[in-house]
Parts: sequence; C-alpha cells; structure tokens
Amino acid sequence: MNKILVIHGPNLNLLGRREPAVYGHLTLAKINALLKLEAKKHKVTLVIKQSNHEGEIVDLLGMGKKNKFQGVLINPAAYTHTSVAIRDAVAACGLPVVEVHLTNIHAREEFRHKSLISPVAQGTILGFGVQSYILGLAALLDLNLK
Ligand code: CA2
Repeated sequence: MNKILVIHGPNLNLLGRREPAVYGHLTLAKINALLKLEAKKHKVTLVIKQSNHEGEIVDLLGMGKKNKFQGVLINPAAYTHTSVAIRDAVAACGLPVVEVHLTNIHAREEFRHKSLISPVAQGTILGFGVQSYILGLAALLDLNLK
C-alpha cells in the first residue's frame, strides 16, 4: 500500500482558532480527518506531521525515502517564501512532492507571491482552502508512485 507523508509548516496548528477571515474556520485536526477519509478511499496510508521548525521539516523530507514514503504533500506555510533549506530538501528527497496552500498567495501581500518551493515541486495547488489538500493528494496519487 502507498504511504504518503503530509507536512504542515509553521503556525498551521493555529488554524480555526486565529484569523478565520483569512484561513477559514477549519482546524488542522479537521483538515487531517478529511485527508484521512480521502486517503482511505484511495487505500493509502498517511503519516501527518506539523512542525514550526525549518530544520525538522528538512529532516522529515530527508528521511522520506528511507522511511518508505512514495510521495510528499506539503504546505510549507511561511517557509514557502523564505526557505532555501526546505527548497533544497524538496529537490534532493527523491520523491514527488506536491505543494499546497489554503490561500491564493498571488492575491495576497507581495512578499507571499514568490514560492521558493514551486520550481522544485512536482506541482502546486493553491487557493481552494482544504480542497487544495484534497486535490493535492489526488494529484500525487495520480502519479505513477513507486
Ligand atoms: O495559504 C497558505 O496555506 C499559506 O501557506 C499559509 C501560511 C502563509 O504564511 C503562506 O503565505 C500561505 C500561514 C500559515 C499559518 O496559518 C495561520 C492560521 C491561523 C492563524 C495564524 C496563522
């Protein structure tokens, strides 16, 4: 059975409790529950991590292949716009990585317009709230995962 690593970046643990006008009312636990439901339909196993720490995200990506994952779904959150370390880890991990965002980063502040991750991701889905994650998972599973 395919095993997918889901990584939520910094502050996504605050979802549903702060800034609902921007990020909606869903908590991270609810998003994870919806993702797990979707995964069940596709008969895949998800391992879901949230980290506020750049190095920890780098380590998760670096161990992805060794830990027998076939793909990664990541919302790098604010690190999207700043982290060369996460970009390099995505590029080096040897697994297909789909980048997702709840919001349309291009419709927001200028500093969010650039993603350092998109050029090294398999693809990016953004702007659809929790559906970005569901669509991202579907896109990942649609690849010929090995
Ligand atoms: O739209 C997205 O998914 C983002 O990755 C979310 C990040 C943001 O920095 C990116 O530019 C776009 C922010 C995640 C933190 O979410 C919060 C939720 C509630 C309260 C505060 C932050």
